[in-house]
Amino acid sequence: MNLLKIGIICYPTYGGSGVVATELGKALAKKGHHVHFITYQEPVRLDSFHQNIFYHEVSSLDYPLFHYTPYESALASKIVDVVKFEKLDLLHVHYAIPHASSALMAKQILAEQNIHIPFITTLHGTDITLVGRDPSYLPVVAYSINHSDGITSVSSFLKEDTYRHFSINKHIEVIHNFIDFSRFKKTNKEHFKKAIATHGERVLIHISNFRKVKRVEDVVQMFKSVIKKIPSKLLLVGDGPERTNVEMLCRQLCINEHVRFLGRQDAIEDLLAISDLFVLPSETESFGLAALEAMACEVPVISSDAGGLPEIQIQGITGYMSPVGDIESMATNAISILENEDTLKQFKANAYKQALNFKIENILPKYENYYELVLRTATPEYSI
Ligand code: GMT
Repeated sequence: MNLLKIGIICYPTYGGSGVVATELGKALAKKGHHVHFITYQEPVRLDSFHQNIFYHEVSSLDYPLFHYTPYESALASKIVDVVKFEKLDLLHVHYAIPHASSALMAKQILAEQNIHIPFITTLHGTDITLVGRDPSYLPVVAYSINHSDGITSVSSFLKEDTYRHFSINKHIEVIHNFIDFSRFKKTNKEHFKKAIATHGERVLIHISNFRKVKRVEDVVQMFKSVIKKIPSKLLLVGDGPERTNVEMLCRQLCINEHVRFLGRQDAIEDLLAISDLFVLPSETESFGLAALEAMACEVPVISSDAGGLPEIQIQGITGYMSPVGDIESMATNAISILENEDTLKQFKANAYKQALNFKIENILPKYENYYELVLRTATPEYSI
């Protein structure tokens, strides 16, 4: 495998696509590739210096005429600059909107200067299942995907959903998300657990960006049923538009003394280390990286059966999946895991074993091989 100079374009935020993009970049840098992040802020997970990682901030001139700052144009211009002066071999954009169209624009600008740069678009989820299919974005999203030199998706579900809703005439390579076990592994935080569950209660946890698609209110409703049978605490981690509604619901259900809102947390592995069950009842979930991270920390998962979750969950082994909105069966399944110590231990062990299948050592070569394939196809003069 040649060492490459790769531009990674992503959202720098807590969301799953930004996390995947950053962790992928860090792993590529460890292998000797030069990785250039191009985004409007330093990525959240880019938490340490690495000699092979570079960061280029996209800044855009604001002007009173603009109702919206044209980030797409500023991003395309920055990509042109970085490709040209850092002599990048390849661009890898994560989340199609607006990254794929910015990369396409930059590619066309550079081609006129006889600089040919292929770009790969990785589809992550709501860029296809929710936002991307809105008429305000669909034509541009479909066009920029079709004019990508390579396309990957984080699950088979998302690949099929893309073909179902967009007229895509190209192959989509499925490369699942991954776990870096040097970061995600079970650690002993018993002292911390005692601070949260002072009487040895079970700990349930939900981590998300509290958007409607996550159905966080279903987490609270199922917890209300669980707590009737099993002394438990609920940790709600993250923040977003639905947080206030969820806080109000906890008060209405008179369970707020058993629920802790922890807001956005960087060290989620410490919270997972004290948890007994991860709950993710999403309306749609192209993969469910948060669920896989929980499993890597030996936490079984109660989830909906939406989207790509059946590609990581094994029913009755790593946890249970229920139809979206089926709060009763989620509660019943949670109780069946939590009520017996040996059962809980078995599910924890199963969850960890399944997570190992997604360790980054298994997934990184798939991206590297795909880079080679795209480079050979898009730039015939490229040689290994
Ligand atoms: O989970 C979120 O809502 C954030 C979203 C994103 O686009 O950053 O996550 C998506 O990408 C993650 C990483 O590939 C996937 O694990 C999530 O399942 C996916 N979210 C949805 O499909 C709702």
